[in-house]
Amino acid sequence: MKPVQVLGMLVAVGVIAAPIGSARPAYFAQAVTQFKLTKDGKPSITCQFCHENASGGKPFNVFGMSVGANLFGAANKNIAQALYLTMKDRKDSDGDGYDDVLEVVGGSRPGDAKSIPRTPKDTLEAQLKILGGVDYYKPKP
Ligand SMILES: [Ca+2]
Repeated sequence: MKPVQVLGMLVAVGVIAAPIGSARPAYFAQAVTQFKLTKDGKPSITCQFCHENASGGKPFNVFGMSVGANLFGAANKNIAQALYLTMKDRKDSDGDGYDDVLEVVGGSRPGDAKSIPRTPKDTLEAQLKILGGVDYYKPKP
């Protein structure tokens, strides 16, 4: 097989496979990196950070819907910016008493009302302030 044919095959496979399998892992990786959600070098979250099911897919949880609204709303189509805007909104997506950004700081799930930070809210606010506020999660250019 000539190199041109191999390249053509790779492009064809990529075009077909991209909508099925690569977008979601990319969004997951972006959330892990941008929100610094790692422990011992591995992601400390699962797909349930934004989805109802551990395997991802639909339905999204309430936080995932907040991110989606920022991702597909207005002129913004960038996952990094959508994640940041969701933090900046200072919304409590799951209604558990902690803003989404405080849940990120506290290591709980912002889309699951049964998951709340173990750290008191005042302490999380102080930690966020030390980090530089919500802009700590602003995408790097
Ligand atoms: Ca929560």
